[in-house]
Amino acid sequence: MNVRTVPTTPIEGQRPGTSGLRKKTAVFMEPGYLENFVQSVFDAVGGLDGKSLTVGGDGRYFNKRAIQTILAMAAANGAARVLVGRDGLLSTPAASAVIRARRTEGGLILSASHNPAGKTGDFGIKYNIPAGGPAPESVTEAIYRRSMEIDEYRILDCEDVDLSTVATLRMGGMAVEILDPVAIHAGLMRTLFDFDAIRALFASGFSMRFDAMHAVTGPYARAILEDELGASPGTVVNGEPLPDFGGGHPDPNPVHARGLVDLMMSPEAPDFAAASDGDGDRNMILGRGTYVAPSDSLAVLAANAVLAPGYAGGLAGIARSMPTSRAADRVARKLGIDAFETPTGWKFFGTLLDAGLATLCGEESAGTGSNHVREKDGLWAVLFWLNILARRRDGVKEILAAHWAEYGRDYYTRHDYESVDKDAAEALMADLRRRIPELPGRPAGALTIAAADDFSYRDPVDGSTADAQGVRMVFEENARAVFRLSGTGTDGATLRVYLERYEEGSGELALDPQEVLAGVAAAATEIAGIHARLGRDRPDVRT
Ligand code: G16
Repeated sequence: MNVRTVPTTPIEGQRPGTSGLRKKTAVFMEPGYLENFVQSVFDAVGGLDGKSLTVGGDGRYFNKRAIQTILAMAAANGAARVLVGRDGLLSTPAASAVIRARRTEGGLILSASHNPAGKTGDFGIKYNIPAGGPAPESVTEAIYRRSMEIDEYRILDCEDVDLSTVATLRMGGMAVEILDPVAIHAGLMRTLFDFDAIRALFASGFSMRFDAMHAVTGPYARAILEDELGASPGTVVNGEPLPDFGGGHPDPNPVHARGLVDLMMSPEAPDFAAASDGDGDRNMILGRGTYVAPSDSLAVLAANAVLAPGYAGGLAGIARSMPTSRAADRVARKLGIDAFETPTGWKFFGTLLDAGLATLCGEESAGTGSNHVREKDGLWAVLFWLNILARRRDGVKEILAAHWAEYGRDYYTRHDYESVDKDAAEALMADLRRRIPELPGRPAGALTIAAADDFSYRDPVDGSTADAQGVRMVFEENARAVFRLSGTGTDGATLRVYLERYEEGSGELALDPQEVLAGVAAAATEIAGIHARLGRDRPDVRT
């Protein structure tokens, strides 16, 4: 087999965003696009000679083809071994678990998360470091710099490898170990949660629906929930991973998982429901007649963590991204542990987890996870909730109501203005930033701005810094608005406006968040001039 050295030239725009490099699938399929980026990763991490790597993806269109290219390039770059999920599948948390359990020199995860897939959809790739988490910015910047100077890549001329069965094959001098994509992750879940209690819960007639949205989590959810824990057959719906996710948008939120939310608000609702996203790291939690906001989910998991065997010894700390509501901070305060506020992006939790400062992490964008891996983990969150339900023998609605009564409620919503003009969105943010000094004391709608800043972060472990992470406005009326541009979209820009208002435990706790937050939304819209600047009179998505 022949190693080919292919001359190439740098391709603009290969700078990873919030979570790796995400582009239209057609862009990734352009000649040399994937190859340039993959070679840049290999070069930026000091080459692959004699090393091992984990590779897998969410099964979206181009996943299988891209994996064959990556394998041939890894072989040509001297890798000793690549671990790859059967059929090229590995959920993002499972890939993190494999990297850690098998101690590979990191991994390549192929996914554009919840973004739609297919020829006209999105594709993505990211490098995770040996600790199992997304590469920090120092590494992604090194990859980007390399992509701007690359002049050749190496690839083995060889036949495709058959990835359909668990086996160890050879590709040139490299071993290709095809793994059951579920086993290592499922093994980890068994060590964290009270499977006997959950099994007893299902045996008592507890009913559940899990919507895998035709994305990667189907096989994981079937194996764990139905085969192992005894949930009735059919609990997992849309469980077959499809290259185009069945034409859907596998983002587990009330907009894109509307059907599941409608079911849970109807008389036919089962006791519990959940959904996960394209690559299995996000989650949505629902009870009968109840949607659990991701920020609340983090707080409830933290407050009840000791009910799960893996966390029975207590938590070291809780970390949340800045735009996530402050509900988890209230739990941390009560538990007497540290609360950390990081920029958006799971990669910012890595150092805190590695240093043992935080045990649980979470984000408003439907991500929750812990120190068991270095990614957020959809099914982990679902199992954690099941563990709590099994031990408390109470419904989701009751658990949430009791939580709010104890801690108060952080009413929360996120309004997204999607695919807006990039220049207009950047001008809106620049203008907000410029006006920060004059905002405190200024009225906004019916509210008054108490403080405003542009969030900067200094990592308490390695001292690295990240500036311009979002404009925060705190209002005198126990409310907050945050503005930032998404770093994961592939079409124009997406403005995210995060809105919250705190209500004491003795106040009205069961109101509709959109109604409670209408005044905060109006104030935020007015102060940023959203309608005039973006030409939009309403958000596309309200989570
Ligand atoms: C990624 C990141 C998350 C982030 C989310 C949204 O998630 O891992 O940390 O909260 O994107 O980011 P943005 O607001 O910049 O679009 P995922 O699930 O898309 O990989």
